[in-house]
Amino acid sequence: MSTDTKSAKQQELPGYVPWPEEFVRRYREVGYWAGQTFGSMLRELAERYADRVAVVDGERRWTYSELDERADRLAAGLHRIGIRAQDRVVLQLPNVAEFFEVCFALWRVGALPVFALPAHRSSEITYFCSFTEAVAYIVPGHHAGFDYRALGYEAQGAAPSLRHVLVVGDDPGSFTSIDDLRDAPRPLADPAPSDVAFLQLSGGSTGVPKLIPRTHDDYLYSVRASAKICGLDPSSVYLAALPVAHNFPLSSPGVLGTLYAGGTVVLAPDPSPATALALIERERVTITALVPPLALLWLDSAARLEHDLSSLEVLQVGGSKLSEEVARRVRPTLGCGLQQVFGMAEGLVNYTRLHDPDDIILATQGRPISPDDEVRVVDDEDQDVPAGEVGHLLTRGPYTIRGYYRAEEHNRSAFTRDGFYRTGDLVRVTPEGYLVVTGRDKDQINRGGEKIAAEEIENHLLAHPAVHDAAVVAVPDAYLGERSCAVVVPRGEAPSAPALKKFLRERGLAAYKVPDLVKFVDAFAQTGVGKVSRKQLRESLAASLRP
Ligand code: OOB
Repeated sequence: MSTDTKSAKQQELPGYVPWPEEFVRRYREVGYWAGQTFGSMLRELAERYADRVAVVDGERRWTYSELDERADRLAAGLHRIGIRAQDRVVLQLPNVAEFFEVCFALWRVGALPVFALPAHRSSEITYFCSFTEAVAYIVPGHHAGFDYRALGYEAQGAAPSLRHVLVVGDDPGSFTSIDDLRDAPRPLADPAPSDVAFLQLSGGSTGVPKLIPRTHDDYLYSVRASAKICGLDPSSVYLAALPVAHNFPLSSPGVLGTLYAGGTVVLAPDPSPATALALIERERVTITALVPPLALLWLDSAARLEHDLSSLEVLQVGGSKLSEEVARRVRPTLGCGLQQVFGMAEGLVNYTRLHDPDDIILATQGRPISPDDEVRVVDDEDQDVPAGEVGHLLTRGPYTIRGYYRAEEHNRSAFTRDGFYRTGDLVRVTPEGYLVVTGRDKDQINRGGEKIAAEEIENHLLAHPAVHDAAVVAVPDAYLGERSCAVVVPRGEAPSAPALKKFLRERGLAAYKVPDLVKFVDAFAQTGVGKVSRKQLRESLAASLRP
């Protein structure tokens, strides 16, 4: 048929840290790593579930066969314009059907999507494009009142590697529409299952966001196992209310788990109760996933909106800590079960199981997916704490990365020498083996599930001429759990808080990262002798801001 070879030789991506050989052997032997790629998975699904509906987006309904064919055609077009195996492609799409067409097309080519979120702006996007040396950037034309093509121009200016800006939708401006890339299918060499399939974003705690390389083998294991734990089958209907590029709605079990099970993915354009509850009724949705603030909003609106939610079996909540008080309201108000999900894009995902007793479901964040997920709870010296006590969570396993992408130095502190990932979470383990998240020791603000790295925002603040020093800390918030507060030592006359926020927005920072509060102080308190670490500073400032 074509000149392309069908070889699936593993390709070593520079900057990727593989699992040691003995772990690779074990994960394969036990069958966690099943030797499948996303491209071949979709092919099998299309054979098995041909005419069943895979994706619903508004009035559009794509069957498994149609999705498979679209992926083939677009893969051919992407190949025609020179996109090849291992190329990085920054993907910033909202919840639209084309998200799947593009992902599977890239996977068929062997290219790596870099999963940006719709909320990201030029600061994040130009960094992703230049750091990954992306060859293409894929955007919606307009979405939610924002023109993403403007970001396309900025990305082109910042990243010399970028050869294409591709637009989903009928208004590409001077860029290429993906409508013009749907060629006749051509055979392409499938990547090796052990190859990196994509890069996810870390919530981060450092100056620049870290990128997470996930392989077909490891991610598909987490997808398959998650689908099983959550009881998905061809009758399942999953509502994607959260942005699908995030690890939780993508794979826990999310949209990929639903497709793997032969179910139907329903895409919500936004997660508001008005939109989402109407879709639950219309499409007879059986399972969906939310962050705690949205769960609270749905609970408060459900009675008033009077939708028929009788199809809904499970509401998953994760991304930040769900209070027991809110957890208790789920079944009486929505008439469905609750599943707590404590996961991370780096790997480890914990679920309460569907038939667990109430006290476990209401008060724990679940237990790991895999019997081979190794969990350690340690003190500051990396020594195991006594059973049941709080400590730092370390983890290693068949779908937890061994290193961030191209981050050799950071990896030395983010992982132990024997390969455990330092999650930055403080947890205790119950006698039944369930994790309870009690806090965090990383310099991050968890704003209702959206993660903000303190240092990243501080660096932006320090770029303002009237800012002498700055620290960004979390303050408690009844609705979001936490909000961000910038504590600023001005140089000369202090700028106004609105002016400082405007400055950050103009630097192209995603809106959720702009501090909710700004406080000015004369100086940061210096305790003890010598230099105060930023970590201590953040801790003492956060403590002083607590009510
Ligand atoms: C999910 O992934 P990320 O990468 O955005 O954030 C991971 C961090 C965790 O380390 C933890 O600090 C926090 O988010 N977190 C939770 C939590 N779920 C996540 N903290 C308390 N309770 C929970 N239930 O957020 C993510 C990825 C996959 C599935 C679910 C969530």
